[in-house]
Amino acid sequence: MNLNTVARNLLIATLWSPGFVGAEEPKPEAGAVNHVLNGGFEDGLNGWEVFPASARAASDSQWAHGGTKSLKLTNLKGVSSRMWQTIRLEEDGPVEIKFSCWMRRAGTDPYAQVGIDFVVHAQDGSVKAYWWAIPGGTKEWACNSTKTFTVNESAESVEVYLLIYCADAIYPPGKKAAATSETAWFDDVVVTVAKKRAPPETQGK
Ligand SMILES: [Ca+2]
Repeated sequence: MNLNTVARNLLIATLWSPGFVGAEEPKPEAGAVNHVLNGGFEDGLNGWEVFPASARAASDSQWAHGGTKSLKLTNLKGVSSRMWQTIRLEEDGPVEIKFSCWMRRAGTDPYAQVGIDFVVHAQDGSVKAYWWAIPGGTKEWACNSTKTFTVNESAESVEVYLLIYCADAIYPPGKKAAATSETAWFDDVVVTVAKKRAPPETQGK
């Protein structure tokens, strides 16, 4: 994902004001398989990649939303950092892809973004992206409830990015990417895929 993608997604995020405080925890549907490998970080950082090398990613036992561990991500001052995972999908479309995750953050920079980016690549080459970020100083776990994408073509893959984003572009005039580091925790990242149900047949007149 390049910075233009991030900037576009941040614009989407700006337009969408999540009412995440007190949001209900999404209930997994019966039989739904979570396609995220180690989405609960109970197996350390297995399945996830980190960029850049200056980012500090660690399995954290102090804070966990589910189980006993989470991912703790800390960036170098003013340097955007991310963990990500690419999920290959084999389900023929149309499908409904549902996402949810939990995040918390600590830090002093009100402009740096901590969030999660879900990017769906469909077989026809189209791309759908969904970005959700939590405000600075969010100390409690917050969830975006569940976001659903409908993909009419076969969905090829889903990329999941867990991000601390602090490029100069998101700072007001006169302010630079922070002189401080942000720390964020991620847990219970879930991606499920289901066949889209056909609409009920119209009753005869
Ligand atoms: Ca966990």
